Amino acid sequence: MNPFDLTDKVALVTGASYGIGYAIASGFAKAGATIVFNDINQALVNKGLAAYKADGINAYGYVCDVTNEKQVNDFVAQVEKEVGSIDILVNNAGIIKRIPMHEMSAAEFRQVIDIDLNGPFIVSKAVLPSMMKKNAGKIINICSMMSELGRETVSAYAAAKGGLKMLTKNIASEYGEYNIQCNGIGPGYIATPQTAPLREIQPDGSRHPFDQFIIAKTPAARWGTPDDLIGPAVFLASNASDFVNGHVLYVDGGILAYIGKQPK
Ligand code: NAP
Ligand code: GCO
Repeated sequence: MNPFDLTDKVALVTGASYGIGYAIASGFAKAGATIVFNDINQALVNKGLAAYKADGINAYGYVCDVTNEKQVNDFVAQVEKEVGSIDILVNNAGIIKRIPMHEMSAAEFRQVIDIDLNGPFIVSKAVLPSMMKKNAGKIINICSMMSELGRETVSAYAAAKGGLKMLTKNIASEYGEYNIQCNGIGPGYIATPQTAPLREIQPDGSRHPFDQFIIAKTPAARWGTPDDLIGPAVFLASNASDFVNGHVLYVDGGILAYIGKQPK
């Protein structure tokens, strides 16, 4: 038996029209899973459906805002009716706002917390009953370097991702007896639209200072790609990780282990 096989599993990846969610969902499909994803509007869902189709993946796409509990409950009920009960949930949907804390409004702070922390709570709560009934389930929360570290301008995001690490541990603690494993993936700095502003080429043609900083802070001396997350995600979604629970697997090229390269 291949412990990494996801055949006959239904996997929901939130916010997976592109970026990290898309890569993880595509990897799940290649491991045999049926893919369900949502995004915030129909245009994005259509974009995702076209991309999955181009990759030979017959995905199911739905419009759903993860912060809206009624939308989420209706969405999960519709998936269970049209596709099947959800075996694997990846709470991927997320945003970041890079604003100095003393300039950030409470509304901006709340919006990040709502999507990045309340969203995973709402969606996890919606899928838990069917997982409990089956006495099996996998929940994977996409955490961050900011689940462990802070930096200027990302106070709301770090608070949300730090909270998501603890929500991960609590779901693992509360539902482990139902053979439900809840773990996190903590990506390092990954080249997606979310980090594009940090990699912009400067007017003089040089690399963005933050780009240079991250290269110096990463032993692998490169940004990660969404595909770097596929193997870790398949591992945590499969029977290969049935005794792994409450763990955050950092996929960061070694950033958290490294003091950083001495400037020349
Ligand atoms: P991304 O490119 O911005 O994609 C995020 C996706 O989530 C987008 O499709 C976005 O839709 C969707 N989304 C936003 N708000 C939503 C809501 N309320 N309901 C449903 N969908 C919503 O981000 P990414 O870089 O792929 O990151 C994906 C996840 O990994 C996020 O949780 C992020 O915090 C985390 N992460 C990223 C990195 C990195 O370096 N990129 C590293 C660590 C962790 P819109 O297009 O409308 O925004
Ligand atoms: C930032 C980046 C990071 C990454 C990621 C790192 O502004 O520092 O966006 O937050 O998105 O979360 O793990």
